[in-house]
Amino acid sequence: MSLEREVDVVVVGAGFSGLYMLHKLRQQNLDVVVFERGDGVGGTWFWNRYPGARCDVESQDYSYSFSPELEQEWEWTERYPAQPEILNYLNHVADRFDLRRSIELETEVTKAAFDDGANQWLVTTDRGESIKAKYVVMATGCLSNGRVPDFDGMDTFGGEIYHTGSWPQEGVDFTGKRVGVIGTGSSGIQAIPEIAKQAEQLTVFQRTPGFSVPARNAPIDPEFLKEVKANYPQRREFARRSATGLPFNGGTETAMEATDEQRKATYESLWGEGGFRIGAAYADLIVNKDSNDTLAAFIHSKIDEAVDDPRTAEKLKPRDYPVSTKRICVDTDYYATYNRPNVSLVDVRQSPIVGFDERGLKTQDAEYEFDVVVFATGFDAMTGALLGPDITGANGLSLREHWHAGPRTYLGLSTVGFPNMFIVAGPGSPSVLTNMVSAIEQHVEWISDHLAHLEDRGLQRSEALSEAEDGWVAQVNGIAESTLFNTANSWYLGANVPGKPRIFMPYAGGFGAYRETCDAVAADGYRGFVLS
Ligand code: N01
Repeated sequence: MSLEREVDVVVVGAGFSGLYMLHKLRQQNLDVVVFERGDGVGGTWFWNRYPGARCDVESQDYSYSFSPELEQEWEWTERYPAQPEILNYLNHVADRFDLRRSIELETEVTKAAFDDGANQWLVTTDRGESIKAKYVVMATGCLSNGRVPDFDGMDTFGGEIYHTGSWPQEGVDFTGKRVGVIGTGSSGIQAIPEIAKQAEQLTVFQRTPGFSVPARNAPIDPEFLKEVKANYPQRREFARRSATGLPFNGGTETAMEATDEQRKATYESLWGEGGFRIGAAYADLIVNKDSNDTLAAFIHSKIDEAVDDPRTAEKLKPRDYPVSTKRICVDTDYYATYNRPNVSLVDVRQSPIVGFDERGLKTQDAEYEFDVVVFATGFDAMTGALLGPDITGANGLSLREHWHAGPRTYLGLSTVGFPNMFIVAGPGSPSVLTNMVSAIEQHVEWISDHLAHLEDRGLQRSEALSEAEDGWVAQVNGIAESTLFNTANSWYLGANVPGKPRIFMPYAGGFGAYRETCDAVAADGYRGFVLS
């Protein structure tokens, strides 16, 4: 089947980014179609339905700010929203703003090619359809391309296999089952305590322990929510200018300026509050290893307090990377889960997994039989979803070629040689280091203003300049080099994907500063872009 359609904009993805992008562009009277591979909207929150899936940003801040009516009418129920609640929220947004009529579900974009002469994209989907569009917006998410390692013999395993990032909609019943979980990042750390409550036996295979802090999740106090709603404009404005897209600032003092007692009191207080704010307790935690070590030692002491067996506690302590250089995990009863008689921990650094067979998996030292194996092994982050489709720009250059040594963007929004293509929360933008919803809103608004600028002036084409991209890439790398980020084998650096170029992908200079740069570029007639 080949239907030739033509629209103004193709948006790829119907998560937080795609939904808002659609709403904004429709308000500008552009004809927009959104392609979404899932059979529902929600993006990350559509796919990540594993038990315990919950956001680590508080509900009232992990929400759109563009509609005061939406802000007032939606009632969050818990301090940290669970996946079903966020998915309900996004479905409500889709209905409330009448978005569904422009969203085509179960449709994956497989190809996009720029026609240099016509200044137009030809987008192809897995339904065999081709559609012409003046602009393409990639709203494909930073963590949407799940990774399952390729262990020998996996296809011979007779039990069930799941990945946390593409969890079955009907759920999984672990009752009475022998379960293995591979991976102890944010997803594993959230899923493990929940699976442990159901499974007969749970074995966790850990390669690198995470630094995890308690969420202290609880029902939202209605009085607190009332106060938030009364002050939303100020709260949002603060977040828009802050380093993290959240309505608070980190500590301004350095950890080295504080005494041991002061540091302990600060860490205790933030540990008691719950959530990842402890990672920003002092201004120098992400730049000074000695300072960072004080927080690492504090978290190690908390692991000792929580875990009964000293050998297990020791295995759970991260020793080879600074706190926050891999994303801090936020959990509910993670460490205490190892005190349960049905849970055990295997260190696969000491005894690597050698492969699967029909009954389970083997490490160098032992064999394990399972009914279910859960891969909590993460994502090909930030670039995976962008390099999935075959994208070719002006002069037939492919995006895979342009990014062969790592992603290159101007402002994380645009890449040289790919005119009229924009990325929401792309590599080179603050995205995953901030409150994603704040980052997404800023990008969507910048892109829609940019398209309005082009349309108002009858311009056909917007393309980033090489020198602007080179300068931005150098700036993003330079900022990362001034921090401890490059010292960890994190997905921020692509280190979790064998063969992926090792480049620190997000912009670490702070969300507020980044917004100012983007605003200044726009005010300067879109400096660094050629508009024609
Ligand atoms: O993925 P990860 P994730 N053998 O890459 C291990 C967001 N998120 O899905 O560190 C054995 O962090 C791997 O080990 P190592 C959040 O931004 C947010 O958990 O590579 N183990 C690691 O332990 C987060 O950072 C929320 O040595 C293997 C784990 O699998 C991001 O998503 C909740 C392996 C993967 O951890 C990704 O989190 C969930 C192998 N071959 C996710 N390959 C919240 O909002 C990989 N591993 C709370």
